[in-house]
Amino acid sequence: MKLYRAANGNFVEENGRVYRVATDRWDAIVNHRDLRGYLASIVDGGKPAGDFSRDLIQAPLESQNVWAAGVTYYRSRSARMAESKDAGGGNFYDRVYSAQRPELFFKSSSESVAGHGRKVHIRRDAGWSVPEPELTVLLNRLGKIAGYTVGNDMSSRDIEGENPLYLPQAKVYDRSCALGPCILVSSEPLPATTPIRMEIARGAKTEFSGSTTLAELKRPIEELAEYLFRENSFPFGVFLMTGTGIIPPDEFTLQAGDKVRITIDPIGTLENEVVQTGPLVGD
Ligand code: DO4
Ligand code: MG
Repeated sequence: MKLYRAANGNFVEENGRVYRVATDRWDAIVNHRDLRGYLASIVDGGKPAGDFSRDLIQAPLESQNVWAAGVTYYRSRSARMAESKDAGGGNFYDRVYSAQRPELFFKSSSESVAGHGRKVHIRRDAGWSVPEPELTVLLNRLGKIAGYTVGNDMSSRDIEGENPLYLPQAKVYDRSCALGPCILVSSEPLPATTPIRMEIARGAKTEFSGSTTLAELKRPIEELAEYLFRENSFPFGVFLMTGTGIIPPDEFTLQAGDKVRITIDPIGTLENEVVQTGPLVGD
């Protein structure tokens, strides 16, 4: 089942039919004790909604902030070791890849996240920017996986590469995070064969495409969640991005106007256009 947050309410989709969720209280919905059972009862008893529109989809969050895990794929470890070697940072990425404690960092406040179809930003003071396509889990207030969505952890590789201590500036700025288009609520964990695909279009041309699978994710998601909840409480739940396994070649950098499409079946496709307009004042 897919749960959508839209400008005109919340909706659940099952077998191609869409039903309205009676309450607008997103924070309460996603923290329902039995979210799947609750949504199933709406589908079973309801009649399909006539007013659901994909154009009205919003980022699937209200009070949930976003955290991210890093260096959870071998590809991310190697790319970061290379980009930071002049700064002497390479060794740290290698060590965190194999350490027991994962890298976890605060990624975005709920207000700053771009939804499906909205713009993501690249920094004006960065010269080497990339999207990072990441399976993202919604953890409820008890730290349990409530659902899955598609995430984009926009990153400035030159800033992080100059000094790993610049990571918060490389990764945390207005609209540096995109999530959507929905929350997949499923009774089973996603299989290891689940593909993650990314395509970057520049005009009519595909400038980059790449893919990986969840089999390449080094750490169990539950382990990442356990570390995040060890000394943090999230009364409304939290999103956790699980890291990237796809990094474009070193000569690639994003440009304004590029379209980033990230697909994780069976969740869907998150598409965002890139802009370089500075902070969100008045947006
Ligand atoms: O260590 C830097 C961040 C890594 C990251 O965002 C990723 O691996 O996805
Ligand atoms: Mg990342």
